[in-house]
Amino acid sequence: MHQLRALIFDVDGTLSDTERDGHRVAFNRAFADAKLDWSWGVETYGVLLKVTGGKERIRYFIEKFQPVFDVPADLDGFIRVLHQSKTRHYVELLQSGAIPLRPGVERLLNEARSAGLRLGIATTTTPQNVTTLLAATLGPESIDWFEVIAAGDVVPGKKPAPDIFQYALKEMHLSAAECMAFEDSENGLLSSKQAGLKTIVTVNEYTRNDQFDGATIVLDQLGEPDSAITVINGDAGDTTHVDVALIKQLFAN
Ligand code: XBP
Ligand code: MG
Repeated sequence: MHQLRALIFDVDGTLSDTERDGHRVAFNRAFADAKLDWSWGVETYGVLLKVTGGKERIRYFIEKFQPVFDVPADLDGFIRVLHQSKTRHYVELLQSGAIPLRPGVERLLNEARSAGLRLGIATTTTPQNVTTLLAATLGPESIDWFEVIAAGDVVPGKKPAPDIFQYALKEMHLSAAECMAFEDSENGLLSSKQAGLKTIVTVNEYTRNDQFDGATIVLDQLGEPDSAITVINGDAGDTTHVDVALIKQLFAN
């Protein structure tokens, strides 16, 4: 039986509800700047979210939703520049304070640090997006709370491939059996599971109908002492919120 040593967090949808009012808005602003008449509505974006990674999502949209688009000769370059513009808009949104952390995230990170648990991040998004979110919500010093911020193109295969979790584990010199992962989506869970990690899922508006077979527990949120979690699948006993004691209990089962 291994001891729990670290928590490894996804970012988008897990630490913060970044997609609908963050990434989606930033994509649309980048499209407008580029004089493209594309606009991703809230519902359409839910379909596009099945493709992880912003550049990959733009490419998929062009292929599947824009049959008459005059594809540039250098499509990779076109997508890269468009995505750089999207990242600038997204970072601006984060810096404006428009995107808060999800309930319980700040509390749990502080409790985990006090309990001596190590922290890591494994995400599909661009590294700058992660550091900016952390700085904007928890202060710049919080970036150093995480031993590794595994993000974006640092690995060849984005989620649902296990690569990014495997990369984070390698950087932390830990085995999957010593860590708990936190995810919000089916693609994220497939990734963490394939990397061998037990995983706590907190669903959101875009992922509540995803498949979460194999999750350690599925919840609506991490919760706060005065704002109880709803258990969607699994057993949290009488606990009202996800704390280190519950994580250790779930880890041991
Ligand atoms: C997050 C993503 C990301 C963001 C966009 O998935 O799919 O692509 O939507 O980020 P996960 P970039 O939470 O599973 O990591 O545009 O920077 O790629
Ligand atoms: Mg996610």
